Amino acid sequence: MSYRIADALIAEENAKKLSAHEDEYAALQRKLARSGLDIERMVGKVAGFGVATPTWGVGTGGTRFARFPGPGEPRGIFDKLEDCATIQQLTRVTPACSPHVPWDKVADISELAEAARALGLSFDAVNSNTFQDQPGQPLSYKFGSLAHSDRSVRQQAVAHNLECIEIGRKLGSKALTVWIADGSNFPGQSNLNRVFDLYLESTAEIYRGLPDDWRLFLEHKLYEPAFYSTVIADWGSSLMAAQALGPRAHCLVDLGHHAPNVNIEQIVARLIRAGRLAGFHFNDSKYGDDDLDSGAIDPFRLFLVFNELVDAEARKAPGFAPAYMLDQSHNVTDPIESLMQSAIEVARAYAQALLVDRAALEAAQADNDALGAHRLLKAGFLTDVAPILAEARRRRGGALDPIAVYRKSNYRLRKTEERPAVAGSRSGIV
Ligand code: LRH
Ligand code: MN
Repeated sequence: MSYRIADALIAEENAKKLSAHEDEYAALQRKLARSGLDIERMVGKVAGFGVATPTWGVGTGGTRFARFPGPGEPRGIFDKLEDCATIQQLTRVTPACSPHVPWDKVADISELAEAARALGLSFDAVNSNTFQDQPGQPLSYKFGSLAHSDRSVRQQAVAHNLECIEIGRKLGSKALTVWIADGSNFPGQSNLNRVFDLYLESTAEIYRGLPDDWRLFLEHKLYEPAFYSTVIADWGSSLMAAQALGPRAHCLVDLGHHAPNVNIEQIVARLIRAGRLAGFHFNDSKYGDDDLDSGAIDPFRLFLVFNELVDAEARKAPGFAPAYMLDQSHNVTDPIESLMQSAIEVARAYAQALLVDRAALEAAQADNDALGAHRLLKAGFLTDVAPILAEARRRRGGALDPIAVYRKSNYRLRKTEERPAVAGSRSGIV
């Protein structure tokens, strides 16, 4: 029987921290009440909030230079599900995980569905992979996949995506995320128009293979691994493709897939207005697609993104149903700790955005009171919502301090005993 953290340990540790927590909660309750805000309503909203963990994120990540696996690494998807369940057990904000095929492919998919059900987990969007060649794969994706010049390679990539839909259907997913690495490294290497047409032609076949209640998430990325042009490089290309494909095609925003200093919250506002916001791959970055922990570098940017999301939620924007997922690479931390902290940072940005007095903000904007409007918005970001987040966790059986309980449980040490180290480290993101 593999080790699971006992709920009794969570209760025991919560009991030690309860009076301090109740103190801070009462103080925040009084503070919010002075602005006419009901803390109980906030806790209710946050308790209903969820962000999916990436199955590929619970193993130690790496770069093209090296990957330094940590102790007790997950050996495969069943170990990964255990770790995702531990993140949910302690934070109560990650009820689903997002699988990646073929990294998570097993012979009997129903066994996987059963294992997740037993751990209290569901599956969010399934991710396809035509950015690597698999052992025994007939045709290489070296020069692209859905936009490859050779029709048989495009067909191979389409078939893979249709297989991902089949696997996702058995897991209970309701969406397929398609990110392709297709692009070029030299001006002239590819015809920038033709590759987009080929992408549309291939993706239309995938779109036709979607079950009626599914959505297709198109993920744009500025560069890497292609370093001159990328077929779906930005939100404009993604939106053009989604609108060409059909009403169930949407644009997924990975925060790390933009040039530095791009106003991502405005891109989010535009995609919401178009009714085509698929959702997010949350992470943080300073330079490129660094896949760092959400909120670790620029928590204000994350808050500004959630300000657009809460605004859309408040005005019931048509077609607004974003999927929230993390997509990170944990190269120097315990991935479970990083994912717990990141999920909490995403929930924090949501809670802070809920505190913004939108009526007063609208009035200040109408009056061109620039600083007044900015201060009203910033007031949400500057409020310490930690007691709300902790109370939402506590009421759902989670830990007031997830990382403290995780460390106290020696979960990683126990997994190191259970999971013999996988010999030899290699470079690469996973
Ligand atoms: C591409 C990406 C994509 C995943 C991969 C693991 O950079 O963000 O979402 O498939 O990372
Ligand atoms: Mn991503």
